[in-house]
Amino acid sequence: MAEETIFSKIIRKEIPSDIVYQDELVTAFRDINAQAPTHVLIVPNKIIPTVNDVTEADEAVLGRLFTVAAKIAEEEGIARNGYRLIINCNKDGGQEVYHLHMHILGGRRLGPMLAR
Ligand code: DGP
Repeated sequence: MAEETIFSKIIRKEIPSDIVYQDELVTAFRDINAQAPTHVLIVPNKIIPTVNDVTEADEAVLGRLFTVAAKIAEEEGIARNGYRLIINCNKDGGQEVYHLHMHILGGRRLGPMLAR
């Protein structure tokens, strides 16, 4: 069994967070350390620690991350101007929480993809 992180507690609503969407596969909530006017995390309800751990059995939930991202972007009013989706993996990717998640960032011009 993969180890739980703080995200499991958020998904089960055991600790407070600003949840913007939840269904049987994923939960989306605002990042506590927002880097843009819209910064939402979309998280599979089941624990998948990193992208390295995904399997074919996860394809439905991984697809759901994208359909929910598009829905949230529309609701947040950032779909037309655009936004960035990020999934960090492991140390070099800058991953801090080992429960796979997609960041949706938008609401301002984000600039170059990587810090120079
Ligand atoms: P990453 O570096 O890709 O693992 O991003 C983890 C993000 O999770 C980071 O931007 C901050 C956010 N985060 C960490 N702990 C919490 C929390 O308790 N609540 C919320 N809403 N966000 C959190």
